[in-house]
Amino acid sequence: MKFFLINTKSHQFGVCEYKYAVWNYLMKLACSVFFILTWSMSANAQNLNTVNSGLLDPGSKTPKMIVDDFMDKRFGMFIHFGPVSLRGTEIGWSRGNEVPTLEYDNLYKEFNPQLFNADQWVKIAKDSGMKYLVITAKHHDGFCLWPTAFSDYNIKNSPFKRDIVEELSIACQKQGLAFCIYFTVADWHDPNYTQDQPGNMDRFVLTMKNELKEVITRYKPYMLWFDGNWEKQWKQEYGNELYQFIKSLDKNVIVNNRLGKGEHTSFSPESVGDYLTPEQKIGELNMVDPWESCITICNQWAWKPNDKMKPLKECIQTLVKTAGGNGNLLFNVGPMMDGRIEARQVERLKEMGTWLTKYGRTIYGTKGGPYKPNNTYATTRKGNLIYLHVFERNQGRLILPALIGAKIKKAYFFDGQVVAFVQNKDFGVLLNLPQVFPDTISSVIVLELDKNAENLSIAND
Ligand code: JFZ
Repeated sequence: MKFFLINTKSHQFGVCEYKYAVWNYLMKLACSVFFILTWSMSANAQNLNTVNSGLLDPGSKTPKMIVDDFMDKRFGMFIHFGPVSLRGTEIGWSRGNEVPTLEYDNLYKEFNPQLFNADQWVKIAKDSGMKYLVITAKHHDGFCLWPTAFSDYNIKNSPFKRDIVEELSIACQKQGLAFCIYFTVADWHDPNYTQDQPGNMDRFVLTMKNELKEVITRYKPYMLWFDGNWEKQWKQEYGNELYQFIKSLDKNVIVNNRLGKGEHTSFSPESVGDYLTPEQKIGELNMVDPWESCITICNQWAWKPNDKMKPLKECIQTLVKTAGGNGNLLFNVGPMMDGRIEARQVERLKEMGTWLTKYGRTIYGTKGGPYKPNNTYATTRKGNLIYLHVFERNQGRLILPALIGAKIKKAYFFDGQVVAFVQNKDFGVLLNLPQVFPDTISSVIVLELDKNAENLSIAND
């Protein structure tokens, strides 16, 4: 503009006019070239899905109904499995530590879990009351339990050859469990997964996309359990890009929150995904954000000989406290190198299933609260009922904070035995407990209210 004014002033100079025309022409040309370049670059970016900046499209969020359905399930099986079971050390983490890298990376050549039976694993999960199953299709060691076309480091090249992911997806479908896939973004085997060579991470992300496309289209997972997002290599934009990519393949697939750079236990602007993932601890009561605690039945994620197993009481109380905080429990087993889950673990899971056959309606499809779980009790609620799980008898009386805006009409044990109580809106609720509890693990007292319990606000303690 400035240039134009200068030139109109000096129009008596023919040379200037000529210069102006040339300049104007060049500017227009430059603008067109710039326009064509940016247009083709952005079109290219959309096609290849290689660039993504800015905020996520809110329309790509998993529908609330689907996440609610997931949260109603309350209890799932996590399975950490791979060639590392031949050593009994931790999956991924023992590579280059207890097991030298070269040795670890060659274990797959002996990986032959002949007694692996997908129907049996799924039946074990089902009999224990679990409603979904998550398999480590790819852990940090990079080994793929399905025959991917995008890495040779996969089950097809082991003596076992069979597609473990496919067999499990079919077995889950047959037996009515939701089939889910664990997929880490931290692949310590792939040479492209590095910070040293600029540009390699782009190739790594492309491999991930190709692999994810395979597993999503072939095995139709209900949920994707990402992991490894804390590593420096992993950038926020990769998480955003992959989320959009996944949603373009299946808009309904549930995604945990380990794909963006956000924290595992709270949502932040960086978070990508549908729910929080506290690990090896029970999440805090949260009536707003969906969450799932992943906790091991023993200590190690992958199988370890003679690993210390949790007593039944701890297993059940962990599930009850999780449901009481409005979360899901993803309970982990690590099958042995022959493909079987240890008999003592199967037994423990079956005991949980037996307990759930009786008390399932206090867990599945309930909401946590209205009290925060503690070491003495945890509560869940459905309709007009509060299920009060009591873990300890203490002095034979239990004092609860007053319910806000509701009254208890009746209190009785799960089997019907009446529980005497008094309530006062200032002092709360006092329940008289019998000498002997009906259940040594968790005695459920049903509190029948004068109104729906599900919308009550959290009572302070
Ligand atoms: C991760 C995995 O590394 C682990 O092997 C398992 O699969 C679990 C479910 O998820 O656990 C973590 C997460 C973060 C760290 C370590 C282990 N960390 O930040 O050091």
